[in-house]
Amino acid sequence: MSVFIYGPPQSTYVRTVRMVCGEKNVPYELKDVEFGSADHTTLHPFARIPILRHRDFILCESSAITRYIDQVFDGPRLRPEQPRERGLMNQWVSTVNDYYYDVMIRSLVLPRLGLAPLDEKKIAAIKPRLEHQLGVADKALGEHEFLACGELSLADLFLAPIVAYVMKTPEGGRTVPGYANLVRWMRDIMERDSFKSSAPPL
Ligand SMILES: N[C@@H](CCC(=O)N[C@@H](CS)C(=O)NCC(=O)O)C(=O)O
Repeated sequence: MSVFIYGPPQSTYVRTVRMVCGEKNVPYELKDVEFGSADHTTLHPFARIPILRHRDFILCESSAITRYIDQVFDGPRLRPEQPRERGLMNQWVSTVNDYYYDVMIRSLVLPRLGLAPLDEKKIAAIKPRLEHQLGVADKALGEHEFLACGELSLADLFLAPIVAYVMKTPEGGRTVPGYANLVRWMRDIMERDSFKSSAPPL
């Protein structure tokens, strides 16, 4: 085995990296790392996950990791070649990391899963932002089959694990079905082997 992914399978970022490997048929081993330990900070100076080890090469940050895997390994290309499509893909990865993750995972999913303090008022307050974000993704998915273009790209693999968690919350259960394009896209993604084989434990 030449590829190791460090981080717990519950993490959406870890799932994104696993899905990238899955889509490209890259065998990998998932490894645990004790948060904040010396081993962890040796691998990642800011003590985050995921971390990739490919032979003697260590790489942090999911954006860098996923692009590296796509470039180094054969298999379907996950970064479109056309500049506008590539631009949209990069835009999506950036917005998912900077906006979607914050609203959907930090503000909604983690409190609902009991992994962060639960404050119903705060959850109610993020509803407009949640709906706005779902609407933006739904609009893009009405224009092409996948987020950035007509082909699966890294953009989809960053957002899908997050939406999968949102759908398990009461708020997601109520709102997501109202976005038909998003529902169609999510249904298709959920059928993919890369999604099934990276399912986090309950
Ligand atoms: N910018 C990082 C973010 C990764 C990240 O925030 N990972 C979370 C888990 S999903 C983490 O390591 N959290 C630990 C912490 O915040 O201390 C990336 O894209 O890899």
